[in-house]
Amino acid sequence: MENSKFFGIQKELELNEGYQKTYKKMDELLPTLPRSKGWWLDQLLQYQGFWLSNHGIRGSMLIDDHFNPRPTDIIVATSPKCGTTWLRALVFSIINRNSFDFNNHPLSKANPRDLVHFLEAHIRGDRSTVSIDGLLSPRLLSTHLPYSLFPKCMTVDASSACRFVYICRDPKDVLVSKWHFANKLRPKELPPLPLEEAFELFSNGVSHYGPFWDHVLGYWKASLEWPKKVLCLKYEDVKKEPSGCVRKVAEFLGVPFSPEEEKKGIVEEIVKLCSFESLSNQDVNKSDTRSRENPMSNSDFFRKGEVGDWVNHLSPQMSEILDKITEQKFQGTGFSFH
Ligand code: PAP
Repeated sequence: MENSKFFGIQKELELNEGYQKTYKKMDELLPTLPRSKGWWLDQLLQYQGFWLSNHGIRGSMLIDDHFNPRPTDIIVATSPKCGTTWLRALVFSIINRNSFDFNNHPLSKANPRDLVHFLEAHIRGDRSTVSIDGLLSPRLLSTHLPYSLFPKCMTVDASSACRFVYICRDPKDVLVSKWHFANKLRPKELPPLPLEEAFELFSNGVSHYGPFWDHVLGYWKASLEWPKKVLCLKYEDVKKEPSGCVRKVAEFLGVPFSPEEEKKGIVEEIVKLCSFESLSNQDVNKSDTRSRENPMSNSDFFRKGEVGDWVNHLSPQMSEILDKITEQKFQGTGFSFH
């Protein structure tokens, strides 16, 4: 019961029998899992080959037991700090391009995470104001969960289940981005996380939803097997060729740009609207939205938005080690960051 108290889920236990069963299962499982130091306050637990926070495990178990996928669902999937905010904005504006005026767009009033609901967080509908079941189709959701942690009905059958748009990024930039983010989130009573410690954790696979490389491989392999179901993008490619990537995503989602839309420059409008410069300058993303319930501020999701900022932080030895791990992990898979 100690775990239940810790998660504050006593109230939720009263909600319904189905959820109670899942929470009970979770309470029994959590104390048995290997634990590691976290990046801020929480510890990470090893669950089905990945390091997740309590919330991540809870989300995964609730999805297993209670999520009703629809064939029209679109899931934006990422390992943290690979471009979640950007991809959420891009996919939202691609699929809703006929519903909003670019000069008065929801993205100028809301952070992308408020427009594309985080599945693991909102599956526990009791805690949030969003009912995933109540959303109209096509639902646009996002996740950090590894591909293998989704129930088979979502991942294996190519014809019936939802689609995933995945983005990944050079792990050296991911580490640097995550390290900065961790230090924003760490409570004032804790000293800042030294980069050396973040490097040790990350390179040993101990980061949220990590090992990072296994996360990428899960989606990459699925995209090879089911190219109509899983699309893999790289942050670096979207930076280099944003219009091409926007067209690719639209085609993948079955809503390609018409010649009229091309003529009107809609692709370029979307690229501009979702660019780092545009999003990071919206008041809603500049303000400090931190609260007791949510220690993350909208502004924490915008730092530099560049490719290769790692050179300003990692030692040559650190970068060499990460490159070596990347090379070994991806050898023979057809995947690379170059
Ligand atoms: P999350 O996975 O925790 O939700 P995510 O949005 O992936 O976070 O990561 C934030 C990173 O994306 C930051 O990278 P940096 O630390 O290297 O700067 C952030 O700056 C970058 N980012 C946010 N929005 C955009 C954007 N529109 N274009 C490019 N990069 C962006």
